[in-house]
Amino acid sequence: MELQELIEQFAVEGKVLKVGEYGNGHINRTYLAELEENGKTVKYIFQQINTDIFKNVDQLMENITGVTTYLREKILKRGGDPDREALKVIPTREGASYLREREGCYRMFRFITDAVSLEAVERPEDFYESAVAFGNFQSLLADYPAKNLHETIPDFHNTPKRFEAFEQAVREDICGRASFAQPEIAFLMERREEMAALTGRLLRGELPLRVTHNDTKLNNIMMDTKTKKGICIIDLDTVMPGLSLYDFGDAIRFGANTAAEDETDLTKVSLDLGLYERYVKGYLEGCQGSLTPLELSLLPMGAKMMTLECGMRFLTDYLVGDTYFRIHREHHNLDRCRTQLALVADMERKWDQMEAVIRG
Ligand code: ADP
Ligand code: GN1
Ligand code: MG
Repeated sequence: MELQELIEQFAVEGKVLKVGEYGNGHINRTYLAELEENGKTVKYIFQQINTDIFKNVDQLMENITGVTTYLREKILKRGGDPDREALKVIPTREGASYLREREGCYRMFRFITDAVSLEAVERPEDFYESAVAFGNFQSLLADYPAKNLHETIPDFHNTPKRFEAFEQAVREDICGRASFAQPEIAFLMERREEMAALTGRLLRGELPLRVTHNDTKLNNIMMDTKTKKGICIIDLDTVMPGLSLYDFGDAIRFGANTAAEDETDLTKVSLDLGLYERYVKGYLEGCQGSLTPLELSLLPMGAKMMTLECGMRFLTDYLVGDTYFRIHREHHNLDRCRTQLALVADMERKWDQMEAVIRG
């Protein structure tokens, strides 16, 4: 079925004017759809859900409708504008939250207008504002009934499990690529003992399980073009019970790196301590004092673990033949892995300074 026909299955009025691929997500296939409604052009985000990754789309969409409905009510109560500050799922004409066709599963969201998602920090203030917004998102969901959430990707940030999958990929080496990644494999093996730094503490009951976003990349937040504030958190596929350290850490991994996630010139990769400090400040503000002393002291470890884990996931995907993350060139996942590991190495060099920022 043509994209236009698929879009017409949703509860929208008007004629489809234009549809084109959109954004830089690694997982779903995202399109911007422009429709003519009552003489006006109205935009929507139309997505093909990655069903290789999200096996149970009913559960995935139940999470998203549950969380967005809850957020809308909370935003309304505090005098905000739910249409701009929360994602809105557009149902199908039959009233379902997504469309299942032979070719795949599709969903539609209202487009957040007058806002941008950034691929890199342009002004340090933007990074601070994104931290306030992600912290705030966590605060808004603090009382969300976690039992209503399905685990859309089991063991998503279970770093020791990710390590097992990585070891298996090295052992099997089905694409014959391990020889291209010997230094990276060794780097990860040397850190084997550290892989349980967060999950071990969770298992021992030392860290609280919260409702977290789990994918806090800078391009998963819409920044208001006028006020420059983080207006709406998007990409809610992985909202699940998790650790605050996952959300803090993944944001640092992506946003406080002086280079792009797939930079091939590793001399450009480093942790920007100034940006890290601003993110800490914004995140603590957004979390409104809810973090425990142990969570606070582990923020640097959150940043390191999420970077290490992501590097390991990119490498695992490279070894098994690029089946998970969308790639745009040969060895793309190996390049992404190298950037992450270079960033981990820089964090290790700057460890005392990272901890000093937290002590204030
Ligand atoms: P993926 O899971 O593949 O990362 P996302 O849901 O993050 O997909 O969408 C990819 C990109 O599309 C985002 O980074 C953002 O630029 C844009 N986008 C997604 N949803 C919206 C929305 N409701 N309004 C405006 N832009 C959006
Ligand atoms: C993916 O969906 P996207 O592009 O925002 C991935 C994250 C990784 C990230 C690395 C569901 O995020 O876990 O950290 O790529 N999302 C999923 O860029 O696996
Ligand atoms: Mg995304």
